[in-house]
Amino acid sequence: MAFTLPALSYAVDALEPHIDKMTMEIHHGKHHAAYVTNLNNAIAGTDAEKLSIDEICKSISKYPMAVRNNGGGHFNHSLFWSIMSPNKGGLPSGKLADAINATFGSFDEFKTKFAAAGATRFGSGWAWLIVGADQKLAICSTPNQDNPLMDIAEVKGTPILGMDVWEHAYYLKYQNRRPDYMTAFFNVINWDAVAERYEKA
Ligand code: MN3
Repeated sequence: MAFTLPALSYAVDALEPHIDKMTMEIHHGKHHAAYVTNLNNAIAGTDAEKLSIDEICKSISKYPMAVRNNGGGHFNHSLFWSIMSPNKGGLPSGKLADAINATFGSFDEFKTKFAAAGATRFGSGWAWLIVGADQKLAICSTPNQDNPLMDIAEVKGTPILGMDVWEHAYYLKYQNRRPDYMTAFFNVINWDAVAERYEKA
């Protein structure tokens, strides 16, 4: 079965002023759509057509670069849209909040470390909050469209929060000011969705 572009659960202008409408239109409707098309083309006629995107990521070392780049692109962006929401931001609550405090000391400490992971990722990539094999939270980053599910990742785990730091995620509104975009991203994080992923991980 071919992969499809997931619909956004909010309007393209719903994340304004933090993430602008044109960026959302191009990012979702062009960039993510292209990853889906290219992934489908790359796996056409192979056994990977029967697998989920998670399964493909977990054994990504078996696949050509086109699957790694576009499969990662599809997984990463699908997660990204789902952990943002208008009128969200604020703070996590419940078990996730407890785990963040226990692991990083405080929410502010977490925020600082997560932003540092995004700021220090040279070129294009992602910052992640993951649940590791030890069931503990960790922050990491990956280059390009790699992600922590992939068997080639330096730090492996189940991603529950991902921040796209490719220039296409922020350049129209923030130009070279990646830190401003990262601050704005925190205003639209849907912590309920992150907590749901945490519980499942
Ligand atoms: Mn992107």
